[in-house]
Amino acid sequence: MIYNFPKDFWWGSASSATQMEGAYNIDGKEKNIWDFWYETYPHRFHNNIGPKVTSNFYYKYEEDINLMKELGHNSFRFSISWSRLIKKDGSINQKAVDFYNKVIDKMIECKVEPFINLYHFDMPMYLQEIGGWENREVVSKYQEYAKTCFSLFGDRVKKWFTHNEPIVPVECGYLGNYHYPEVVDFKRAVQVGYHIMLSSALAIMEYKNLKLGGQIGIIINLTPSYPRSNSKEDLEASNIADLLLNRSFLDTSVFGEFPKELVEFIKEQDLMPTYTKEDLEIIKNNTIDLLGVNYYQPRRIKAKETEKGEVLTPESFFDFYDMPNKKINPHRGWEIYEKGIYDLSINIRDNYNNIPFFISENGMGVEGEEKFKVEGIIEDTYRIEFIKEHLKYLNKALNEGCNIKGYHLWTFMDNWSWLNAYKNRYGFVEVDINNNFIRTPKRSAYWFRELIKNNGFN
Ligand code: BGP
Repeated sequence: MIYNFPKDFWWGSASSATQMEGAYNIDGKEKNIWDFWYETYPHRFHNNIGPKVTSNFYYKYEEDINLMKELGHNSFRFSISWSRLIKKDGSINQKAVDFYNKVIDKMIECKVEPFINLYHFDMPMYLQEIGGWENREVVSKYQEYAKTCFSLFGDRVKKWFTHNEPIVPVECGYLGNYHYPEVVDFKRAVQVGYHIMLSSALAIMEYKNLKLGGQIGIIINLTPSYPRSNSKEDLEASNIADLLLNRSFLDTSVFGEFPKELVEFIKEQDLMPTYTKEDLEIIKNNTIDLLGVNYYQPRRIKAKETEKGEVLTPESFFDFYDMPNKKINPHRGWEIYEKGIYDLSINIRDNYNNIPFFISENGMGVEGEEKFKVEGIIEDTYRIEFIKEHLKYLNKALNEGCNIKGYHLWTFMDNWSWLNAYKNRYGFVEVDINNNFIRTPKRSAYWFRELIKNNGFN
């Protein structure tokens, strides 16, 4: 069977500033929360490795973009580092403008379309010091920052995203103690989530006002929730997980309103954030043109069986279900469930006005990948298999009328991960961090090049 994709399908990959740029304190870059956290608590990071150098893209961007071209990619998503672009005193860092201009121009020259995301977990430290997303003033700072980016780069960049996985700073920073500022407080988390959502709408408003003719959207990690069984309790638990972790941002971004059920839940739990009617109008009037969907693994849920615990969190309302016999990526421990990509596509078709979307991240992290090296090349047949099986389901969804525009792998070249440093490698391209950051394409990179050339595969 041949799997063909529509003409002009976006093929490429994604990354983020903190995970690939390096040069963490060079040319006037301010600290972000990661730089600060690493400086203060290095033991929180895998093998004590922080985001100082990552993939060294700041110095190697020309080589990397040439390689994207050589490997046939037609698009690449990256993020702008807010703490590189805007100085603590609010002025624009010209060296950062020069850097991003060079990156964008090089990409356009190589026919790799730049997709730019404005926020990928990396709050400038000077804004975290005044409360980060908890503070309404930071929302206004983000709005200004977004407008600055559109004005500086919007003449050439036509795909913009306000946030990557907006639930993650909420979940990891204010509920789960995984990211700085290590707060565990549901009410504060709701305020953070609300402000992030508002900031997204404000950025969309600024973008539309400038009439630059491109598209703007948001990237959401739409991890579908699957209940353990059809019992009332399991279904209810799965519904709450979906409501809090998916629909909170998805429905609001697409329809301009927080789901009624979510608002009721938040009220019942006495977690309502501070908000204004004007904010809600802004959210209502500034919805997305385009959706990016990150999909790695399903979320399997069962009714709460363990103790609720003293501190209220989303997991007070459901438990994660460890399904027997699930297919596992043994190198990362995550479940592999290819059909999830089809299910989420059908959900967008049927329940979200068939809004245009693309897979903005999908990928397979592998620990100790060097062991698969044969004659200098990592033979990542497992990754080829992973991509293929997901693309088959994406193809099925396309054939059933889903409005899917592209597929980006996480990630182009091996990069630094928030909590796992370089442990799990995801790239099409190997980066030898011990040897001058030499880039070497893996087998999957060549396979993907063929796929792009044929716009499909057998
Ligand atoms: C996504 C993030 C990425 C990336 C990826 C892989 O959720 O958007 O930034 O890190 O996950 O996850 P990890 O690095 O934890 O293996």
